[in-house]
Amino acid sequence: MPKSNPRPRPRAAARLAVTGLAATGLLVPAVPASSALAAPTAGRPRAEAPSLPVVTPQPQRMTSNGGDLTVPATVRLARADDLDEPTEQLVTAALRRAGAQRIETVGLDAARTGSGSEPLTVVVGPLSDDRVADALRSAGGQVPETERAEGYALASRASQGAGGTVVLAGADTDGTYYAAQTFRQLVSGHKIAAVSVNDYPLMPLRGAIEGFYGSPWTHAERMDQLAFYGDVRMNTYIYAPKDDPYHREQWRDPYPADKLAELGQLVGQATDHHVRFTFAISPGVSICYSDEDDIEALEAKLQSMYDLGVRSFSVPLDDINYGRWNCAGDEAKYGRPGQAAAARAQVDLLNHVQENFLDTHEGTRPLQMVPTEYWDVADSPYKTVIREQLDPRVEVMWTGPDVVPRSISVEEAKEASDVWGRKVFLWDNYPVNDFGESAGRLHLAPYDGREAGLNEELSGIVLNPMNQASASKVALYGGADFSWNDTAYDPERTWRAAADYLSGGDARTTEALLAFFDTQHYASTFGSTPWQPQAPELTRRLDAFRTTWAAGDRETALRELRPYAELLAATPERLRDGVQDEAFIADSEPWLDALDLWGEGFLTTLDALAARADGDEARAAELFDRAAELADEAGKIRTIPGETRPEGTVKVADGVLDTFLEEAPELG
Ligand code: 14T
Repeated sequence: MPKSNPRPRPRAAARLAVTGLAATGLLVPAVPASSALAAPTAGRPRAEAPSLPVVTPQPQRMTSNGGDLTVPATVRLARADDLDEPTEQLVTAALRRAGAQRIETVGLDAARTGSGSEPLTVVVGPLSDDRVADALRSAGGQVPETERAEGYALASRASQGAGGTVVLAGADTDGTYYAAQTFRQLVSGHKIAAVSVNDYPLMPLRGAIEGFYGSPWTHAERMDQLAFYGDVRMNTYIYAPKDDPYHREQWRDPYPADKLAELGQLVGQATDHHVRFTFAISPGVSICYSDEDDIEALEAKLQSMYDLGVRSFSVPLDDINYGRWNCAGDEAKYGRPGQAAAARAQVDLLNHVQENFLDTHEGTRPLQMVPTEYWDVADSPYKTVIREQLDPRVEVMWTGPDVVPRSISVEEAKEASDVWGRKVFLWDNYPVNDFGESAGRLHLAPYDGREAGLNEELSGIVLNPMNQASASKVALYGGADFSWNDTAYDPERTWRAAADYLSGGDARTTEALLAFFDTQHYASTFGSTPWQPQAPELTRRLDAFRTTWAAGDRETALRELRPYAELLAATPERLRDGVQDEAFIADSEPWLDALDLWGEGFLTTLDALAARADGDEARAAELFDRAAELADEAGKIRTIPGETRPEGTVKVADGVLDTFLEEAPELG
């Protein structure tokens, strides 16, 4: 990186503070303590509202509509003629899972016949169709006064005997698809929860940006992610892998045929799941803004993507040196290098792309961009030019008050919106793990620290995920929920729901997933202090143990801690057996291997303490030695070579479990 590039180094002072793993063990857990051994709540009715199922993202309004519906063997599906196939498939798959053996597909005229005694009728179509609106009303639903983009209404109500009516009514085709995604979550066993839902997103842009350094995702990972985004009502995937040469270093070069074919497949997959495939191209490393050939090369690249069906585009200008020109022509046109001159050149390029390319291509969305100053809100000559001269339609991205921020307030977002002259689009650097401090870590803490009300200042949020695509789903699940409905967001609730999603609803697997997430709860940022603490649940349990042990009640202390140690030790096997998403296991493999050893070391330590409590010091010493060997072995396991940037030994509840194993022999 050239010296003149002002790379942000927030909290550089923190680097001088206490370093080392033990420091993190001193942190007070921020996440409310909850029994990881208790039955998971996700998918089950919540205590405060016994009849409401957990739906993620959380709908704006959901009320109970009486007792559950029972799915009979034969179901009638009355659907609009032009209903898209993915939506229909979602509905039929959910019905089949619930036990429907025969699904009679009919037109919307059949929607009116609901008299209450026939088998289950499911009506799917646009809210604007009177037949759908009437069916919605007669099933106890509400036709919204204002139809909002991507919104929907849903009503489900049982009739006497088997069956009843379910109506899925979209404000647009995205809305109908989202109604089906909500419907999928109302099904449990042979039952469908009876509810009335009115729902719409609070932020128009919701999704992920593959924007990290290091090994880009594979084609299969991207295909899987796009399907997942549909499940969580995300509508945006931005293709911006720093280490795809055709995205950045060799941005002028056209994609080779095989890559182009894959990209075409991704566009199709995105469309099927109601996600906008957004193609990003980063020419800033070498572009000559004043050279027409360069502008043409850029447009040719955009055209090749348009031809594949891409309608959303981004030109990120982050992590470049704006203190120098790449050609003499730019100096001649824009003057001496400098912030304002760089901004003028960028504005010329971006306005040109908006006006000469996007405005002449049907169906395109407004251009997106990442400014070179993306992490702060202090006004500058660079920001002034962008604010005043960039086409107001262009979306400007911002990473929050730091590159990897621990929190983002509404006030900070308002400052960003003011300085950029428009609502900003948040590039949220969580759970990305491509920087030094995140070596050896999966970021599996909940998406947290973003203030309710951000929808007023942001046009949307995309999360920058980890090289480990499937493991990123834990955080993405939260980001999807927050960007849909930030005002109702509950990190802990969504975290549990994410575990339930990954376990396919299996309670024992969900429990093990939450225990695993706890061992990867450390949320790295620049500097040695994480923005979320490591292993808060384990910390709480070890603290309780220490207190009870110190009070002299050794037997109780051991009895209370043992089940959690057993859970941790059993977690790798439970996850390998129970998690449906094989890629999640593949991503987590080194951490699961290490947890196998740490878990055994933990149990062996408790055995040693039990021997000590029994007065058998010789046995205790032997077991402590064995535990130390296991910890040693665990500490040697490394990340998968080439998979992550940076590489290193994998961390498991570091600063918490290792500390306990080290301290235990000293416990008198
Ligand atoms: F453009 C951005 F909004 C952005 O975040 N750019 C990069 C991003 O690709 C990367 O994944 C992320 C996390 O490492 O941070 C940005 O890259 C940086 C920024 C720094 F300040 C890498 C190192 C830094 F010191």
